Amino acid sequence: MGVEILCNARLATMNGPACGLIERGALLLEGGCIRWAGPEVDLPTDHAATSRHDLGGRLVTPAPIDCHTHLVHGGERAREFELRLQGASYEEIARAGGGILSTVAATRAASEDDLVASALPRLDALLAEGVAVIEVKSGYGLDRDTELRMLRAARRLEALRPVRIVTSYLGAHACPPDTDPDAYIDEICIPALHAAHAEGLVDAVDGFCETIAFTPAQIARVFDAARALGLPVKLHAEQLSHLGGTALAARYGALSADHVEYASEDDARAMARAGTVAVLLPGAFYTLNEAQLPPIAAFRAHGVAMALATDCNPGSSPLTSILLTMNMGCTLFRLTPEEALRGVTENAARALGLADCGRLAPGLRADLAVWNVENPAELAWRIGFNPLHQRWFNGAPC
Ligand code: DI6
Ligand code: FE
Repeated sequence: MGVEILCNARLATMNGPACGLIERGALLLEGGCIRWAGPEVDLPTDHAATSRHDLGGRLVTPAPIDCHTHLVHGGERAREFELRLQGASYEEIARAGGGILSTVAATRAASEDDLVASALPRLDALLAEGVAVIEVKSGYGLDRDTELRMLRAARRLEALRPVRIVTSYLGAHACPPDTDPDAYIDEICIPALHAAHAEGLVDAVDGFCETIAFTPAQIARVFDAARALGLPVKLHAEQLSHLGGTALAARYGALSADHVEYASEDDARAMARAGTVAVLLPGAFYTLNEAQLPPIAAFRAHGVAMALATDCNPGSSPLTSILLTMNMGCTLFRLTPEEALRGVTENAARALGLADCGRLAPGLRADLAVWNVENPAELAWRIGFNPLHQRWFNGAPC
């Protein structure tokens, strides 16, 4: 892999306001990294370029990052979709043993090969929109063997496609039926975390703090175990009610608090102090027909970084389009198109604790998306249209 020059491009570098846009820009890539990015007239000449690519004035952005998915899972939940259309609530279905637990049954019955095979089409849909990094959670096993099988399947995806997979252990996603939640946390969830970590399967630890899942005190025990293992944490928090999950996440210096529709201004202050990213999941808000909007004004006022992600899962967000997620972030949550693009690039990288991607800057990975558009706002504007011209992963077109 030699030196690649990309020229005659509009660069949305994400460095600074207005997408850090450089009108007639150029990039110099070497060894899978960005060596230089800036106005084409300033392109350094001290290199032996092996190939030069004229991009015809197209827009180049950092490759999108999907920082919150449940991509690996068994089965489907179309029947639940019908029930919700007939008026059943997400909580009612969950309390009746459906919801997450119905996907748990299907996932426990699936082999590792089954889990990989069923995740690949969803992965390919994201790659088709230029995505370079995908976070994949466990959480549909709720037993040691299945949680580890899910994480092994997630890791295998990286060997099958040009993509980076970041894993999150989500053993605290729901409590198995007929099981005491405290006993589940102490006797199954935390021991399985230790086993998964020992096998190198865990990059971060997540949980679901909600009336239909776990209390802040139960999540705190999982976070203490994560901290003892030196693992960062993140949390599904304030999705359906205000339980104190966001404040707990901030107290633990979490990478992110996710959903956060019911987060308060005090929660936003605490997140800002902790540097915790708000991961907004408009696909779940849309699918569950929610009404409570996340406190976007408070996040802006207190400087809380906002990311956007698909939350791809068979129940609350069967969504595999990062572009539609951007459109929903604007249309449903009133984000600006610039905030939406930053939400799937720079801030999504922050939500995963990644410092080597999410912007076009020297030293960062050369994971790029070249689009058949001129303006960044076009990426969030269209619905159901993919303007990707070319995907660059690790410094090579693919
Ligand atoms: N919140 C969600 O919306 C998903 N998980 C979570 O904690 C739902 C997952 C599912 O319904 O299968
Ligand atoms: Fe989720």
